[in-house]
Amino acid sequence: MDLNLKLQEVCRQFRIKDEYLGYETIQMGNVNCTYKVNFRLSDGTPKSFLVQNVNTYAFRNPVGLMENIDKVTEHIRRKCPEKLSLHFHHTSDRKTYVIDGENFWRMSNFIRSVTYNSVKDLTIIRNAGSAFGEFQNELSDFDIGQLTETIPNFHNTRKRYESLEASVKADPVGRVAQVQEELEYLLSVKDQACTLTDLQKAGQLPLRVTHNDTKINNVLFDPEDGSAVVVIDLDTVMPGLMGHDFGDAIRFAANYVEEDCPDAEKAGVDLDVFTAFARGFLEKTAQSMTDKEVETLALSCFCLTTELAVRFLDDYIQGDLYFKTRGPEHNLVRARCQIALAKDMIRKMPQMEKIVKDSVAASV
Ligand code: GN1
Ligand code: MG
Repeated sequence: MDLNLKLQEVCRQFRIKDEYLGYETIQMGNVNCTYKVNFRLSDGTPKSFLVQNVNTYAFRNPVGLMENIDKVTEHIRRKCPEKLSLHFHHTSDRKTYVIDGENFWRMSNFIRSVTYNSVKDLTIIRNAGSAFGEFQNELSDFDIGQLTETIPNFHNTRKRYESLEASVKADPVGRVAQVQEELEYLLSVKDQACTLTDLQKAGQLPLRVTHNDTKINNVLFDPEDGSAVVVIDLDTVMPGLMGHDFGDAIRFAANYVEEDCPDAEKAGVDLDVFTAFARGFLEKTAQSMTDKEVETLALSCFCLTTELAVRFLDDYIQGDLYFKTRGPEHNLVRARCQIALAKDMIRKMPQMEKIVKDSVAASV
């Protein structure tokens, strides 16, 4: 079915009766498909909504996922009523989704804003850090037991390695011979990469409600003054570790290049960006952090970067089943870029640790 017709039908089910003008594809996210859908109200003013087709290969329980989002956004709205937030629309039978065959659709308000895939403006970076820090604070009194694990073992690095090793054995599309160098590196750092997972299992790091996908493009900024407006993409809000949110954010924002840069040798940690993000994040969270969390925060960046390299390489070996790809080697390019970044993080670990310590000292 033509996408224009499909989107009109989905919006009608969400009780939008205005004049349909068309849609724009939003080129963001490696898992779901996102569209800005434009309408004209009866008084002539334009109005847009955000419509998403949720990837049910990645999210096996999308109804549980929407329940998580409902609970979390309601909690934040109650705590901070003045804050702008995402509202999901309901169908006439009070559901926040429309299912048609394999497709799972949802619709929310469209917030006029800017997002960044790569930005070196240190004020913007610091604002992003404090937005993610504040997000954790807003949910610090949320009952973890109410959340469904939308992707079980999402940041369980040991399980990610197990999956990679099983794929290597099966070699379903004959790509393993080509990735020996990458595999060798990833296997050589396995224990260090699994530090967070092992400490979590040993009960040495506290479980919190975390975002788990803290790419800087999941923060919407005010186009006029650069302030952070709202944190979006709540699909993976689940019990997790402080280091998951900090580490993943640094992996994305502090890299000199984008996460899928084909010139992997250009990847590395920009310590100015690292400092700005750490300052913003820690000014919100340092008060409530344990010593072990502080001690492992810099290392968490390496853990999260390596974990994603493992996931990209695994998906490449499996024949690109999970991540959306542009081109046959996109996942391999991504994995190589993450490996190069992880190597640079090891080189800069002493500096990163010192910056974390200084930022904590400045915040408490
Ligand atoms: C996916 O789709 P997006 O961009 O929000 C992935 C993250 C990865 C990221 C890498 C549910 O996020 O874990 O870090 O790609 N999300 C899921 O770009 O797997
Ligand atoms: Mg996401």
